[in-house]
Amino acid sequence: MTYTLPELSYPYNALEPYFDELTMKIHHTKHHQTYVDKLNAALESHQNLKNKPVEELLKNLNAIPESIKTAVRNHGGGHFNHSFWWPMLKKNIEFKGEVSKAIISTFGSYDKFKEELKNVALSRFGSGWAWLVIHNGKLEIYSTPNQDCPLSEGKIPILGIDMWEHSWYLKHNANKSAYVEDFFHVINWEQVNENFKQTKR
Ligand code: MN3
Repeated sequence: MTYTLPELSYPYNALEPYFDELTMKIHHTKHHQTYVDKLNAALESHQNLKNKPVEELLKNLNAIPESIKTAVRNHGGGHFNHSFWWPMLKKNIEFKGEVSKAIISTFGSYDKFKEELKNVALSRFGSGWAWLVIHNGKLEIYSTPNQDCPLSEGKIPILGIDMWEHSWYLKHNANKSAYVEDFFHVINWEQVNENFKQTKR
């Protein structure tokens, strides 16, 4: 088995004017594809590992041989994080569902949640992600460097924002804050709610 690039369920221009078509296309066909290719290359001669779902590899990085651990962490993380990210994006979806109630009860209001996620995202120095996760049964906002995945830290991602420059630089140039503002217009709350409900099963 080899890992493959998942297809998007929407066209590259579906998130305009917030996320532009060219960025989406390069992000998916070049950046995500590269993580997939490098993960496959790293696991080439590891039959026992390459049959496992990438989630399983990331949840148990300590079981990965030292020689390929960094590659699995970076490219396996890149593959999982982006596979998680694409379906989590959709325009004009209302903040609703069980997850909205849990967010309001944890953070006080949608605005406070947004402010905290935005602060954590903009405080990530260099490349990384900001996340809403379930950790010890509770919602938590935090960030990871590079392509580190919450699964490797025993946390279950519910929502994530890609803070790598490749996700925003073409459209937003140096205005990282405008990118994060635009992100809040393309959160697929239906998918986020599904992600949240999955953690309760
Ligand atoms: Mn990316």
